[in-house]
Amino acid sequence: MFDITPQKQQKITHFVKTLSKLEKQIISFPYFTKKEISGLVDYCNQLSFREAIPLTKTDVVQDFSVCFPAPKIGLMKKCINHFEQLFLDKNLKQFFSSSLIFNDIAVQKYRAGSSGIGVHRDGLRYRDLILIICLSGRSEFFVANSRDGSNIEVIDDTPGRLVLMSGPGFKNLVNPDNRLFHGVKNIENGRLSIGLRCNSRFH
Ligand SMILES: O=C(O)CCC(=O)C(=O)O
Ligand SMILES: [Fe+2]
Repeated sequence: MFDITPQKQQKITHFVKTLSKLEKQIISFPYFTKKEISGLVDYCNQLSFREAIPLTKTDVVQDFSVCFPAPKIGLMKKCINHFEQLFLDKNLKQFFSSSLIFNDIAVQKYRAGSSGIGVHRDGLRYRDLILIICLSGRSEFFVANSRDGSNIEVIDDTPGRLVLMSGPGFKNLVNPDNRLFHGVKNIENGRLSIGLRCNSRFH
């Protein structure tokens, strides 16, 4: 699982390049095997979760439990190493502010019927690329044009797909003020998701 293969390298390189040319700062594509997803679910099942603060300082509704920072052990460690290695590709260097180091790992669990997470932008400190991996459940990860949630577009993050979102430092996000508004809604039967981020304040 999470072996570095020419196929995976090609895929990552292709989709990062594609994202760099897109006006919208998000892309999603099939990536993981069923075994990788179920292995990550097993990893998540060992974690302990706490309730997220229901309303953030910026008035964002949060209805999920979270494990943060999630430990970099077992299959998660393999997964992170896999991505760090693939993003080192010499053809990708031009797109990032520096090498990607996923030092910020969050696992989020939403119960069935949860109100999800309201429209927000991820912190300025999360540079270059944010990876979203949905492991289970049916829900809608959406992007919007503004904080009031206009022009919503649902991104396909069905388990098995990888979502890449631009952060400050990535080639197509010159102005950090243009970070993407997004959220999660319509949690039909729960949602388990992993967010991998490069927190620029850690190093
Ligand atoms: O559940 C997710 O996939 C992530 C939700 C989100 O946007 C966040 O936690 O910043
Ligand atoms: Fe977010």
